[in-house]
Amino acid sequence: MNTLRRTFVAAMAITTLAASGALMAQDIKPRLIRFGYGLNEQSNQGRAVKVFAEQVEKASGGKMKIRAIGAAALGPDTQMQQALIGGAQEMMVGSTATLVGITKEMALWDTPFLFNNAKEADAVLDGPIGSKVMDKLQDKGLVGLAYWENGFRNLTNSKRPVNKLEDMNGIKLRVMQNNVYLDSFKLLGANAVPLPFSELFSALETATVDGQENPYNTILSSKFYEVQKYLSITNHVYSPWVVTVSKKWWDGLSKAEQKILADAALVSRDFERKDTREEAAKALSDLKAKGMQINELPASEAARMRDKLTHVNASIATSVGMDLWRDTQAELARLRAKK
Ligand code: KDG
Repeated sequence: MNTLRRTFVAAMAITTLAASGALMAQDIKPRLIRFGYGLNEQSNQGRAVKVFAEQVEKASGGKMKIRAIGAAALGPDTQMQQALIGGAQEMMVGSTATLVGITKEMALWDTPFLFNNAKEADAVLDGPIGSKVMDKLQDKGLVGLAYWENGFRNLTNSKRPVNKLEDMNGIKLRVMQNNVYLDSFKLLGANAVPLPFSELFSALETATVDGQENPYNTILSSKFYEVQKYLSITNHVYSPWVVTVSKKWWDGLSKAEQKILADAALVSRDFERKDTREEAAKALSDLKAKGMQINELPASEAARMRDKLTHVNASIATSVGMDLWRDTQAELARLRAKK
């Protein structure tokens, strides 16, 4: 073989090797997925995102990597939701309550005292009604993968224990940016102040607001006990989180990649609910040990609160649609008849 031909063959071999090397390098370069959330890394929300990330990395053989970004570093829920819709961020987990401005049916989960316990919540959220509401997100550029548990919400404040409805009068109470929460706490006599979660601790610390309402887990993980003296147990609403994906980005994934994310969302959902409930079970004693003064609303006052708050139900039913409202009530009646 003459020199020219030998050189050509050698050059082709080097090019092929380089290309395959680049191909391999390209092959193993993981798909990076930004997953934003609002609580801190040590919270129940942060622990579940970590489990989700481990699941995705394991199932994809390292080809998909989750970059978990907590403490609202990518902005509050509403900002992350817009980033997902625009395709500037791939994933997030946040409150269904902050999604109502995008998908009105999410207001169903704001209904005070909708669920009596976590068992009912799991059955409805993971059943056909939960799917129907979650599927509505797709019209708005989001894909919902799973509901996680934020939990039953309770009142804290720095002024006084809430032993009766009248004790709410005049309390400047931070609420989520959501009309049902705003209307509900105005009905109860509080001065409701909507704020993003990311601003809540400093608002409490500077007494911009006197109180807030969140599940025990969040009161603990966000250290609200440092700036709130009183915890009054009301369990006035069960609050879900929802894991969402940018539909723009989701539609560009292979079916196999979509399945990896969907499966990981369900595995981490089961972990999150168990972890959250275990933490909540011992949270009251933890919060007491941190110095909080804890009281439970007497049954008669809880009944008065429930009567007052059901005044928002009619507006929720109108907003989410009577069919969905009626189906939900029927499903709950069926579940309660079953036990
Ligand atoms: O980003 C934080 C939210 O996901 C969630 O915690 C909302 O419960 C919430 C609140 O009070 O803002």
